[in-house]
Amino acid sequence: MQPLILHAHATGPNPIKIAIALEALRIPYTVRQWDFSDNPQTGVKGASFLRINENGRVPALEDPNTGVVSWESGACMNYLRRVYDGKESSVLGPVGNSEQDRVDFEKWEYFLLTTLGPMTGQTNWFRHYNSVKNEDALQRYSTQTERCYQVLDDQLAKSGGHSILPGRVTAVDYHFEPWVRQFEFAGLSLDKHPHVKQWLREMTARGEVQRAYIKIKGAAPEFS
Ligand SMILES: N[C@@H](CCC(=O)N[C@@H](CS)C(=O)NCC(=O)O)C(=O)O
Repeated sequence: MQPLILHAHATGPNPIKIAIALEALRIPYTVRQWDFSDNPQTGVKGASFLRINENGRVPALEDPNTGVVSWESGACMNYLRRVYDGKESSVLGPVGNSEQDRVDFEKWEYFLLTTLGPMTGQTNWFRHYNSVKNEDALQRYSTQTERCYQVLDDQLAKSGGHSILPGRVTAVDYHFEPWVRQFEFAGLSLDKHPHVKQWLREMTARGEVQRAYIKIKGAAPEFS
């Protein structure tokens, strides 16, 4: 099997999700790091990368074994699920085979992709990067992100903080992990969300999470 190519950036949360999934599946892959510029050779907004992802964002995933190129972390994750996850004993997918199991997987996956992830991203933007101070926007996105933490905490209470879908860790946890880990950078606290804290502690200790961070960021994650 030829290694897959994961296009990434050392600080962005989205590529990490895909690295964790590749590690969980024990699929060989190499990482190509890009910067956020429009440099034609090195930047996500430059000509070389735009040929891989017209949207100019990471992750993107190239699979030389099938010729398939994917981007958007949800599409990359679901490609890995369809092509490489075990049909009988799934590593990434829903915890069971019922329609409710499949819907439960998708509703939490979409909640991260459409809500918790973007709200955290906007909180980060207005806290760290917007060129003028905008307290209203920061307040709005911080409150929304905290609200998402509470929704997640209530869900995690069902498993005692072990996994978002009660039963086992799935790709849903991998989607959430790098975003929730940014809580301090976003200026937020997990003190009112004990199940989220417990979950992040357990995710931090997992081998696939440790290996993915070392590969993408060069250092293992810590949380206690
Ligand atoms: N919705 C996309 C978002 C991808 C994304 O925003 N990636 C960030 C890094 S985590 C990026 O490439 N940013 C570059 C930019 O903003 O120019 C996903 O889930 O993959």
